[in-house]
Amino acid sequence: MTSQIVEASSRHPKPDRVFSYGTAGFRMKAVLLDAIIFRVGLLAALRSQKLNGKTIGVMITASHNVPEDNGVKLIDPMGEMLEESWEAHAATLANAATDEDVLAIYSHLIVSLKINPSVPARVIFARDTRESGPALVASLVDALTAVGADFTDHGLLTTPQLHYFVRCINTQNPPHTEAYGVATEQGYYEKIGNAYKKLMQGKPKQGTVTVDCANGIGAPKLKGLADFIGKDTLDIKIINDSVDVYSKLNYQCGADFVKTQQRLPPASQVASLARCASLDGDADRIVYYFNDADGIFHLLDGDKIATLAASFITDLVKAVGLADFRIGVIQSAYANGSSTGYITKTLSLPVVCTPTGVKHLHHAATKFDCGVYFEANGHGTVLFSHSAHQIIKSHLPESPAQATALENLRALVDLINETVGDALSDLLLVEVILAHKGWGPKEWDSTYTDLPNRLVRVEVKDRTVFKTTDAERRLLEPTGVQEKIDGLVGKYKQGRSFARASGTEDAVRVYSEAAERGEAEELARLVADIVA
Ligand code: NG1
Ligand code: ZN
Repeated sequence: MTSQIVEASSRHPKPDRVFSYGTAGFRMKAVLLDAIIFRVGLLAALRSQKLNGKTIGVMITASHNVPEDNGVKLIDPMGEMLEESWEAHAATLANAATDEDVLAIYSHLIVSLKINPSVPARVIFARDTRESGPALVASLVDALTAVGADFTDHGLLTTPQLHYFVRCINTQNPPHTEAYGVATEQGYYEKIGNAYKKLMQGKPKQGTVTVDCANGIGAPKLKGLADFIGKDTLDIKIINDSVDVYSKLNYQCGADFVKTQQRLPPASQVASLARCASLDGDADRIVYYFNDADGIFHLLDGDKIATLAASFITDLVKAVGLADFRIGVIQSAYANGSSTGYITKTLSLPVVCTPTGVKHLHHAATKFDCGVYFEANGHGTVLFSHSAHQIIKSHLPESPAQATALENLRALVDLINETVGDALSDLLLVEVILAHKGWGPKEWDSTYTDLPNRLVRVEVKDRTVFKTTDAERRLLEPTGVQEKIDGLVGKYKQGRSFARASGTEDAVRVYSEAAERGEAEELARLVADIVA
């Protein structure tokens, strides 16, 4: 096998660059990715062998990035992101200078990680709709073949669908008593779609929701889900579904466009107060929005989705009669201060702030019976702990009202993709909650008013000198910078601002908020001047 690895590796020459496995895996111009994908294939097989033949997922996508980019991420057995300590192994392998070095590092990992090479490796993979996808899949297959791994190509899937597949496969056998679901697209549509239908029983139709699919993989998959559910319970209009025109992916559309531009995607023609949503290129993010009667745009971002979900689950758990059930909301520093105030003061729920990146939020969410986590940009989900699952499954209701609430809570657990933020599942979650509350987007939006805020990207010489603490809300280094920021922030009513190095781009991001729009913008500008 060793000569096969060297030989196969030689077909995938590495560009003269240094690569790192960041919060989004490896992501860059697709033309640079061939060797990386090959090496990720080797690592996926090792990861599976290390975990005694559990199935590992490999997703080829660059999410909301431009069409010329692509990327790759590994998925661990329960559908979660790759364990952090293995990110370094991914980087070491990706940066090996020669084909012989690739083999040497691969062999060294077997020894240092105490991997039994005779364990069969199992890997499944999928890709988004990018033009570069098929060639990158071929590189991955080359690696998996060279090491004799057992693999399945699932073709085109959304990122969360592949996470779901991985978890389904790995929970099919003991010690698991029940599989997470059936590891097919149909199985995914049935699990989520049936839960949605159950929750919508007896609820009036809410009017059309217009969903912008960013001209990406979300379009055909949302159609599949909507067809399964049927028009009686889901009134949906899909726009930006041109997956065959590669250049249209994420162009003038998608969750990132709407969030950063604060306006409708140009292709969207909707009446005032109509519900709209946008997915990103691999359908793991979603934001809602609407134009009011005066034509003013209102964004219902990840914070608004988290607060909506947390309030609904709190009421449902009470209606079921579950005592001592701990619900918490997890946010990053980018969450709007008003949302944090609303959760703690109005919903009376605890809030935990973690560093940016869903893996941090996800981890913190596991500490609650029910942890609701969303990044402001719309990436998030809801987690139920193992014991919460058991309680919800075995609880005996004491009244017809409790019985109905319990059925709804059980359906809600099925509706949610707990492995990772899933735009399709989150879309239906929001639709269900709005139907239960009898709310349109305006009523939802009026729960609290976002503080005016500004996010700016600052080019710096070396972003690695920016070291943070307190969930990235304060700078430890360069020395003296935080004191200057503090001095400024104190001058603004409800002022808050922080600076941190981006994990995905070569820049520092400055966020600010304040009571007035002009003040938030001024504060961002002044803090940007300090770090520049
Ligand atoms: P960085 O580039 O580290 O700020 C961005 C997003 C994160 C997360 C990651 C992964 C903002 C401010 N940052 O991280 O929330 O989604 O990308 O894609 O939106
Ligand atoms: Zn994405």
